[in-house]
Amino acid sequence: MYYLRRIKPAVPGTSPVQGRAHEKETDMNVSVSPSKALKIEQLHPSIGAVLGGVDAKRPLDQATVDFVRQALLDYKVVFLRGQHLSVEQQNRFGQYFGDLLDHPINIGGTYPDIDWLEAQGHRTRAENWHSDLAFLETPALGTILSLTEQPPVGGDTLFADLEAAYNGLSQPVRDLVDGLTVLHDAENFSDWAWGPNVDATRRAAILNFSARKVEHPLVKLHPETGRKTLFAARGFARKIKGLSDEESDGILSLLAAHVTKAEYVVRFKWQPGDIAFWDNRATLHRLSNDYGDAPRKLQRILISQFGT
Ligand SMILES: O=C(O)CCC(=O)C(=O)O
Ligand SMILES: [Fe+2]
Repeated sequence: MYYLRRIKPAVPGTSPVQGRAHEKETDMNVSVSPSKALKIEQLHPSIGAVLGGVDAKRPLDQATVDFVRQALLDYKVVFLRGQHLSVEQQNRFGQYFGDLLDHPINIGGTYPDIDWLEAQGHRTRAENWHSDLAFLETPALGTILSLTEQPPVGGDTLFADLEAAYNGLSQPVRDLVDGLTVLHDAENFSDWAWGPNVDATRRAAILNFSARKVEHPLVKLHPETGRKTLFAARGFARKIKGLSDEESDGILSLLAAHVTKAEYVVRFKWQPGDIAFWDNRATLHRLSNDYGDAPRKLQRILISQFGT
């Protein structure tokens, strides 16, 4: 299908890493790789870490790719400070971790999703908790975002840990949600279909993805870690299959509030040139829409699932 156009990896297939590529140190939550160059600074006990010693502007060796890949599995979202990546450098960095995936609604736009993100305007900033492309059968494995222009203050991005959220449920609620299936769609984009600069092809894509329902288990097994995640991605989740509207709304609201409790959330304050790389299978994210009319520009790529 058109939206699965892929760009061939520049680097022959990297595979999921077995075991940890770094050794933990006990002091100050800082880990140092065997080479003493690669570092991990945790921002939260279970989600979010700043990686040091990775220069994403340059080609990476396998040990560095393995290190980033393992850190992504361990911390679910990783940040690299001060990278200032060009579009080409960001694409090359992304291709170490999988094929690049076009945004299905950004057809006809430039690549990566610069136009799309700028075009969102004020009404449709990504301020609802979501997992990217959850309205597809096979959503994006990961997203790599650079902030190329920052507001003077505000515009943080928040990430929620879906594994910790599942583990934090009481047993009776786990028993309830374990077998449920959720229908997802892209209705959130539908207002945008009628905005300026949306041609007929893009409008048709938006309306198509808004209308079709895609099923995901509410409790998903992470395909690489095998751990359970509470995939309560309210942004695209429309209804729990087989429940009444009232039951579905009540349960989805309860879970949405649970998943985004402060205990499961890390808040990232951007600095110039930073990049964030997150695992959409283990996290939700949202923008803090608090910067008014100040400029904020993003450069983003999406990474597809292995083997799809
Ligand atoms: O604007 C942000 O910080 C988040 C944007 C977003 O949701 C995304 O890039 O997928
Ligand atoms: Fe997003």
